[in-house]
Amino acid sequence: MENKKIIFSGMQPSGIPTLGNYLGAFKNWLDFQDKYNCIYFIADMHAITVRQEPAKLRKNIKELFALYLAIGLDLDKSIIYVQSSVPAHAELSWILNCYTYMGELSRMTQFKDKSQKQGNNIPTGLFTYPVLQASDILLYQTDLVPVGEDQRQHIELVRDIAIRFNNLYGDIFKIPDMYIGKVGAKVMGLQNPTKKMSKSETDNKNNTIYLLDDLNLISNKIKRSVTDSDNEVRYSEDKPGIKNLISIYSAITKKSIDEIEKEFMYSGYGNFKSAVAEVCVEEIRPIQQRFNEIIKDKAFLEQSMKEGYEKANNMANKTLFKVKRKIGMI
Ligand code: AQP
Repeated sequence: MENKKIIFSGMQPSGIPTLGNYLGAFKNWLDFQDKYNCIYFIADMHAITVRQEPAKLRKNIKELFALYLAIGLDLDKSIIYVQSSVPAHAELSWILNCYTYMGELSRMTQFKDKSQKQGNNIPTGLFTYPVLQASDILLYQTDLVPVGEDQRQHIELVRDIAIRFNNLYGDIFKIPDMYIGKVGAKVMGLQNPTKKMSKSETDNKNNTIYLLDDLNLISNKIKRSVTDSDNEVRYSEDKPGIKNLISIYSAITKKSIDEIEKEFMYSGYGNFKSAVAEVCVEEIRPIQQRFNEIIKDKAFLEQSMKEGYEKANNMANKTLFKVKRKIGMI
């Protein structure tokens, strides 16, 4: 690997990625490829913190891998792999569980949110998943982790665990920083624009644009999106639907909010929605074309996953073996 900073990120195969995943994560990942050594993983071990249907999970993992390539991630520039194929994640996670406190995990607001949806039987994995996340990041001596604000608390925990471990055993882990830079657009639901668009939410399919949706369907979903009644294309907190569409349009076209407001000042919602639909469709069309080619080529996909696994496994084992030796394991 060249002497550049290591950036590490991933996505859960908990559904088909959405326009939100694309504008909020994928697009940035592409930009990172020339500046950093990038490691992108498929977080299948995280996905099982909530129940997954096995056949669907398997399909989602393959499709997500193919999508990583279809959006333009390059196997020569980035290490791309499936988390569960590298055993070091589970091993380090167990070890770091023994260096993390109940109190620390209990304070994680995401656990409080997610566990509420689980009724009386809350999987322990949901509680300890920040430790798995720490292991993911620390195994690769990561410098930078690009995550949303909602993950800040977890990254701080990763740093605390790493510092605690290093204080006991020497400089084993690089202390990672949260990547602070241009943040991708946060895309909200098309039917409920006060809540973010999520790939695992399947109750109202019109709320979400999946990257593998039929292109006509994508266009229709945007045209049918919920807005308000004043017909003025203006970016404002009290117009969440239009604000969301403006953000999407801006993220794709790179035009500023001001420019967009001027461009559509007299056009009304109908024309604006058509314009948003068109840029979305044209952005997604080539991705789908590449995806369809890649997903058909089973041998290539398998070989690519194997290559990713080998590279990631080598790197991860170096850190894991150091850790095991330091704590007294043979
Ligand atoms: N609506 C969104 N707008 C912008 N960015 C988004 N991301 C997710 N939704 C939006 C970003 O995509 C990456 C995916 O992270 P993840 O798969 O670990 O899970 P998540 O953040 O919980 O995303 P989802 O799609 O909502 O998944 P589910 O439904 O399984 O919970 C992250 O970088 C995230 O910021």
